Amino acid sequence: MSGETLERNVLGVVRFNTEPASPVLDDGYPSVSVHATETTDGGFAELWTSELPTEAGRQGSVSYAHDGEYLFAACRIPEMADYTAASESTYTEALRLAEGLGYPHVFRIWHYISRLNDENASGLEVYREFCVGRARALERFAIGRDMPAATVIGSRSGGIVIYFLANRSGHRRNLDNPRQVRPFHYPSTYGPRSPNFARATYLTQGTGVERIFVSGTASILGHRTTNVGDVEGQCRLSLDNVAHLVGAQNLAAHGISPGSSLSDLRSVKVYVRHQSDIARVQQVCREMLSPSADVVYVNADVCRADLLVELEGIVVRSHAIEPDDATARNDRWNFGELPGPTASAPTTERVTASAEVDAQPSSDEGGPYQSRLDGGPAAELVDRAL
Ligand code: 3EB
Repeated sequence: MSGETLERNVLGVVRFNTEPASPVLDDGYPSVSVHATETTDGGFAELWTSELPTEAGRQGSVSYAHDGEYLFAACRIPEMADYTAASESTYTEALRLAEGLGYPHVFRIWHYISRLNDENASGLEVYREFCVGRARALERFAIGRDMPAATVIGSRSGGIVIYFLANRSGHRRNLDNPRQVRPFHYPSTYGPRSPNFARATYLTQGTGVERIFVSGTASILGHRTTNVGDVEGQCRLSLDNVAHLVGAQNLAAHGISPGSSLSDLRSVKVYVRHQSDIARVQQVCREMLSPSADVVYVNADVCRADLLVELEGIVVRSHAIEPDDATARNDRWNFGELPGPTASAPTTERVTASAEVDAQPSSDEGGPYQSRLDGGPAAELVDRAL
């Protein structure tokens, strides 16, 4: 890569803000809002960008943009008394769209669900109801056991906002964490249909940059919640889980080397059930994460009533590749032909309330970057360049 100023093209924006909104294409890219805060100064927006020109579109309830290598897509299921059928149909629609546009590998997916821990009309917790719909959709796609990294977290209203990233030709691997039972194998005490997601998804594009998208990670060992009632203990254990997940031993077990560490975690979102716990969680995160990690804290419900905190992030790292050593590259990762100019993975930075933004480069793969986005009332923007 040349190191010159790079043109950033927007794949999608997710606002974490004071009200929910279905995705729109008003600015030429999908923009969706999660109701995540009651005050505008608690808001931020996540911006996914590409170095390649993007093209936006809409199909049914799904809005998307893509660049030839990456697809960003978003949709929203409005509030309703029973989400089972809508979760199934929307999931099916979204996966079909990704496949149809030629991005068959979904590598990261987020879901923000209002009334997450409440009982719905069916008598089932909303999260569990969503899991039933998701499981039915995945059965149809025969990908029951190979889902990527995910987050399911609460929102304050608005039904279910789903957004995801998929790619075309890069190499993707879903990672387990041996400290935690595979969600697909959770016992039925956690719901009639088990959740389905990987603990992380490793992605490399042949550019020398590798990313590990870490799922929403909580204080769970085996399948059990640990440190019940102790928010600091839960935060530490969640971070320990991430450290093990991206560490040398676990990556080697997945055929990936070298290992990474907690200090490599970036683009961190920390979800805290009780607003009053945020200061203590912040303290633990400051102690255990790198000072250069970009961290946002969100007051939100978590999938199990006894979970007080959950966190996610992205490890960005590079491996040395000789610029013209394409053969070795293909041997190593079994890439197919890469399309046109080499795409580099979706990325992220952060903006302040003002419309004008001088974003810091979010990773070591290029820059300097300059992003401009009117974040509206949202206070911060997290720019994740792919
Ligand atoms: C857990 O480990 C915590 O249902 O897709 C985290 C991330 C959680 C994703 C999902 C659930 C999901 O079980 C909850």
